[in-house]
Amino acid sequence: MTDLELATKLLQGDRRAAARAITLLENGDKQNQELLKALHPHTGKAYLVGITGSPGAGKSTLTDHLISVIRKSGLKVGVIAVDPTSPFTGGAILGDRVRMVNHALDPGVFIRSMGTRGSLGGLAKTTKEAIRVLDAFGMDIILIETVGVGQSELDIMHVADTTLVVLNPTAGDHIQTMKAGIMEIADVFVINKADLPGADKTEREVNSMLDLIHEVDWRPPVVKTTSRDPVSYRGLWEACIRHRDYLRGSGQWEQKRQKRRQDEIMGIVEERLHARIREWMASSPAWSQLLQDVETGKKDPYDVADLILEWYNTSTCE
Ligand SMILES: Nc1nc2c(ncn2[C@@H]2O[C@H](COP(=O)(O)OP(=O)(O)OP(=O)(O)O)[C@@H](O)[C@H]2O)c(=O)[nH]1
Ligand SMILES: [Mg+2]
Repeated sequence: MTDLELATKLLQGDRRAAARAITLLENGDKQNQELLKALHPHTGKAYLVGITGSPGAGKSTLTDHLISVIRKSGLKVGVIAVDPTSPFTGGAILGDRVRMVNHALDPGVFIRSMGTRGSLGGLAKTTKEAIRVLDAFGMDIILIETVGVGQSELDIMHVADTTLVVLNPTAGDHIQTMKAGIMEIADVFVINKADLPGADKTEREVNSMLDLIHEVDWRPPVVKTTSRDPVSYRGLWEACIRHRDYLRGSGQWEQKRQKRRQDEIMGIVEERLHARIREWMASSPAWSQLLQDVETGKKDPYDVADLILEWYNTSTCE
């Protein structure tokens, strides 16, 4: 099947085509450009909700419950769960993980786990591509569960419309152990596992931290949830919808999409530049000479970088 045929099937609502498209993108085949090109006009409509928080905070459990809440309103939900895979074992780092299995038979739900391979610390390019696939596939809402470690957790704010930061009650210690940058990325705070001791105290602490932040166009609500009371996830979804409406009303909905389009184009440009320059390096005797010049101190890396860019300019102007 060609990429175009695959795209056509996917756009007609064929689930297997959607799954296959994501697999193809994940495997990083070069021909996928045609696929992404064909899907592009059908993207940009879905509401993207990012879910981040420390390992074991209850993100998957919460996602599972959110799916139920959203499905009650008849909307279609796509889920991308970014799975932390260890470079050493190739397997999942954590035991005791919740798999979202309750919705496997619902045709209005599409769940996909993805590795973090090739992500250079940030959110993998393939994750962003999978989001586009699900968007084109007609999912109204896309939930993205990320690993709450490293850069990917901060990256999610550029990808999602609404970012949920999932915390747990801190019975003993103080909330200030919260990682740097987390306050800034949250559009909604979730105190999950609210059945555990300390939930109210944690809620108060988050609120008093929010009091310290001045420019408050949108003050992130703090919502308590617990799997012991599935109704609690309704309040969370309502908070998401309020944030979505705020984005739309303030023009940020469109701004975010514009920023994403810009990032996407820059990403493609960088990738192509990189490939061309690497190609040149691999085949050019001049390159070996330049490297030697740096080694002997005749040139420094900055001179060489300028020369490469000069070469690039002239070679494209010919
Ligand atoms: N007491 C309590 N336990 C919960 C609640 N929600 C989830 N858990 C438990 O917390 C553990 C981790 O839940 P997950 O949903 O897998 O958490 P996660 O954040 O997706 O974990 P990773 O994806 O591995 O980072 C599981 O044993 C859940 O049963 C809750 O509301 N209360
Ligand atoms: Mg999980």
